[in-house]
Parts: sequence; structure tokens; C-alpha cells
Amino acid sequence: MSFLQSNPPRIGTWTLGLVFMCFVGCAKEGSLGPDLESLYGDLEFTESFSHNMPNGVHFEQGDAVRFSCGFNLPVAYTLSLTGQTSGATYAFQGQGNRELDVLWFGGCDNVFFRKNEWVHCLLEFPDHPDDFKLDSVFVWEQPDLSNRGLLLASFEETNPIFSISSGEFTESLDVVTEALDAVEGGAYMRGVGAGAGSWFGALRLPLDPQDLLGSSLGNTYLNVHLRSDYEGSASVIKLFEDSNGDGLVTSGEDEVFTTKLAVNADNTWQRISIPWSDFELDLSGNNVSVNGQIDFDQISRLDCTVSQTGTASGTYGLDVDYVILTFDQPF
Ligand SMILES: [Ca+2]
Ligand SMILES: [Ca+2]
Repeated sequence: MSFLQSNPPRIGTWTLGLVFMCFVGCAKEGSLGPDLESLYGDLEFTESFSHNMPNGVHFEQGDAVRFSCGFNLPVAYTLSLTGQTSGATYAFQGQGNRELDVLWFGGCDNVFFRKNEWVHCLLEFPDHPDDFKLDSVFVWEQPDLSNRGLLLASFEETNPIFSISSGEFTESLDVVTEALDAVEGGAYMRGVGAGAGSWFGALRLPLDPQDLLGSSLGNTYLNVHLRSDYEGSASVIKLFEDSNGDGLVTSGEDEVFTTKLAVNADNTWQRISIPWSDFELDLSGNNVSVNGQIDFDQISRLDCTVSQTGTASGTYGLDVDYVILTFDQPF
């Protein structure tokens, strides 16, 4: 009986309990101190920075590189990859909760990483600038990234869908093969023209509206790799409709939309990605306006022309490789 009587808590016990809970609560709040301290404390490595491909990565076989590192505290990091011959770059940024664990499938921010290339891997911490780490990984082959979109031309095809069209001002227009300087694979297109013209030849890429179902102007991107050694060169991209549905693209009957891409004359590959909303109705020559809009179900062809930014007489030219359409985001 006395046991039962002593069991129900009295007011005094509750008060003590509340005081105790408050104390615990305060103590707990105070315990955030050491965490904050560690956040701004010295960065130590509990696991060294490394990756799982010491003998190089075979992207062609679907390999990926797993980078890992361990820290004594949560820390923001940047992992920058730089190709030593291609100049290609790729970066991961994150907030590691005491660890870094990322997979690289061969993606690139600008141009492709090349085959047989050393890639430098730099791990940096914005809040701890002195604690950077270096590693490197060897790339045996380029990855196949064509599943990111609709590949129109890589110049590696055995049965290409593209054709090449020369004109009056074309000096040369060819597919260069067995090229060590292709941005992707071993082949690309090279076109050179001379004169005061604006059309020195074109790469013609047929398009099937079926492949564009569900796409829209704002979410469809043209991605093309370009290089030039001639000042003032440009690629005018032309999008042709079969507006009247007769199965042909006819000047003066079907709508054409264009956009002009200036190319740096630094003999370095660059990737240009543009949304289709950049295309404008082309009323040059005897081109016409039917409804003034790009109709996805009438799209018939896309041309990458060798052209110039202005109208001056001169020699112009450029290289084209890996033309791919992507949806929802640039390549
Ligand atoms: Ca190629
Ligand atoms: Ca139209």
C-alpha cells in the first residue's frame, strides 16, 4: 500500500521534472556548440581521396568512375575533371555529409573527353582552400552519350542519314575520316568557301516528325560541335518545313526558319546548344510565310550551312561534328 501511495507523482516531483527537462533541453541546445565548432574547425580526411579505376576507365563497356573521400565534418566540395589533351571539363558540386561518393559516366560540360587521355581530378573545398586533393584517371574510350537525345550526325555512321550539298562558292566540303582531332570519334565534316556569298555548302539532316512527338519549341535543343580557323565564319542553321504536305521542301512554298551561330576563329572545338525557340521565320530570297510558326508535324529537314557572320568577300570555313537534338535540357 505504501508502495502504491508513493508511486503517483506529487507536484514537487513534476516541478523537479520540468526543471530537469528544461535543464536537459538547455543542455541539448548547448550541445550544438561542438557541431558548429567542427563545421568551422580543421578539415581532416578520414578516408583518402581516390577512385575505383586505377587501370583506366572503359566507357565503351559502360564503366563509370566512382570517386570517394571521407571527412571529419560536413563540408561543401567541388570535384573538377579536366582532360589533358581535349581540354574537356566536368564538375561535381555538393555538400558532403562527411563523405564524397560520386559516379562519373563520362559526361562533359563542353567538348568530349578524348580516348587515351589522362584526366586530372581536383577536389577542392571552398571553406578550406588549403585542403585540396589531386588524383588522375585514364580514359580509354569515349562514352556513347547518344541516348541523351536524337543523334543526327556523328560522321562515324556506316549508313548515314545525312547528305552534303555544295554550291557555287564552295571550295571544299568533305567528311574527314581517321582524324585524330575529331571532337568525337574519328571523323567530322569540313567545309570551306570563298567569295562574298553567305552559303558555301551545307550538311543536310532529314527529320521525321514522328521523332519529335511531344516536343515543343522551348524544350527542344539543337546541340552542335563547331570549330573554325577562318575569321568571321558562322553556321546558319536552317529548319525546313513541308508546310503544304506534298512530301517536298520547295523554296517559295514551304516555310524556313533560321538562326545564325558565330564560330570563334581559334581552331578549337566548341559546343553550341540552342533552344528551337531561337529560330526565326526566314523571309530571305523567295521564302514565304505560311502561318509564321514552326509546326512540329511538318518539320522535314535541318541544315547546318557553312556561312559567314557578315557579307564581306573572303574565305570562310568550319568543321562540324556530333549534331544531336536533346529534349528538356541542352546536351
Ligand atoms: Ca565524329
Ligand atoms: Ca508553319
